Amino acid sequence: MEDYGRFLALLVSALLVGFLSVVFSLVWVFHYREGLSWDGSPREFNWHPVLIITGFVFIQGIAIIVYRLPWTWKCSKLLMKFIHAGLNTIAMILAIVSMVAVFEFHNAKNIPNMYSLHSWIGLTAVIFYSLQLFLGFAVFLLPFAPVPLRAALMPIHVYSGLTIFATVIATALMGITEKLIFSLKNPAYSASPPEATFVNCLGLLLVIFGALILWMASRSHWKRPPEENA
Ligand code: ASC
Repeated sequence: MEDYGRFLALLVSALLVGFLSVVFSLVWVFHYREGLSWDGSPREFNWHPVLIITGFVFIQGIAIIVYRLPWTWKCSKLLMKFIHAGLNTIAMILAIVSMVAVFEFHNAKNIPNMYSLHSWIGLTAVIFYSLQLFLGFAVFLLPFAPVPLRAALMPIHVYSGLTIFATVIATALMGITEKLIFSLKNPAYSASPPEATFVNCLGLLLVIFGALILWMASRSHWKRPPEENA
């Protein structure tokens, strides 16, 4: 591979920024909020940012770039497909559990569901992500689809995957903003208390993580060579 060092530097940066985002989400809920539990309280809601950032952002990001890791090019393509599908399945389950946490919290507190733009786009992303996973499994993992169909659907699979990933990050930023406006009252968000600044930084980390993953995924010279174990 040409510029292996550059790829490695980007990969390590993405892993660090992604891991730091997960740590920031935990510091947010444990240090600034009330922590985690599953009892209809705001602590149940807190699973939402933690599971979304861990699963729907970090794990999905890794799932997108697993085919780019040069030391896996000697592994069978089928094994890599299982890893790609497995990571995406874990991300989907965490995203669904994180939505259940919000619905249960809302219902326990009589807060309306599904009125915000964050909720509309977020639910749409989870539905399309699940469809993408199901279709990807049926077409690229199971041995039934003919090669011309695989070839025709691959650019669409790549395009929708990257679009869903970018949408998830945008949706997370909307959710973070909403939550800060709702929950920071005294002092308000507009007074820039430490929690506001800290969580704004979490939003910046998510954008940087997304930018790094999309860069690695869109460099054609970092693609797995098709001739090896294709
Ligand atoms: C697959 C696979 C590929 C593509 C290719 C069509 O299932 O392993 O490399 O589809 O066959 O683009």
